[in-house]
Amino acid sequence: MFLFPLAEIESSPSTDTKKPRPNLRNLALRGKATQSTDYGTGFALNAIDGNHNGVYYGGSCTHTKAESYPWWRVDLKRKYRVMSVSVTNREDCCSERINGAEIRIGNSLKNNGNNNPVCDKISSIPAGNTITFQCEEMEGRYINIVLPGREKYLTLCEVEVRGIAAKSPQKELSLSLIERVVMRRGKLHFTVNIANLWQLKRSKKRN
Ligand SMILES: [Ca+2]
Repeated sequence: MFLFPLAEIESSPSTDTKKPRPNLRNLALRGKATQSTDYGTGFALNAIDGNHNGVYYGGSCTHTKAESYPWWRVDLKRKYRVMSVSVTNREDCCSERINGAEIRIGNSLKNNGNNNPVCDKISSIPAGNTITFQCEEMEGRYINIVLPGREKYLTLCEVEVRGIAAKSPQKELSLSLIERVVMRRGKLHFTVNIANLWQLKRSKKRN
């Protein structure tokens, strides 16, 4: 460990980047939603309109046609480490239709994103209720909800996604360089992790 005077370091002294922040905002509200098919006015964006109304004819729930493996997806437009996904089920009818749906998170659009890793499987959600599924910081830009099976309808009245922006491995490494900041004789000194410094230099050379 070496001590460097402030003038030699350009990085921010803050290294506290890994703690989940409380009251994370709902990322889905700024996303772009799509789904396998539209039934009536049950458009994909109804699940990210900020309205939890579970009555389908209230105009705030999605609805696919009856098909094999119907799916819904929200594109968060950049990569996030996803803490949780909350799903609100339909209230006025057919609440069992959601049973068995899978929540998938990842960065691939292969098979419309339905091959991405599974965060959780929905066993059931009582009519009109919202259940939150913990995703343990799974990284992804796309959140899919897919319902395995044939002749299935997928209806979602609201989907909320909470997480923090995923940083590039190089940026993570940069932020991990500075381990400690102390004030000595009126000057700030930074304790730098030399092992991470060499690792960062090597990764920059590779790029
Ligand atoms: Ca809604």
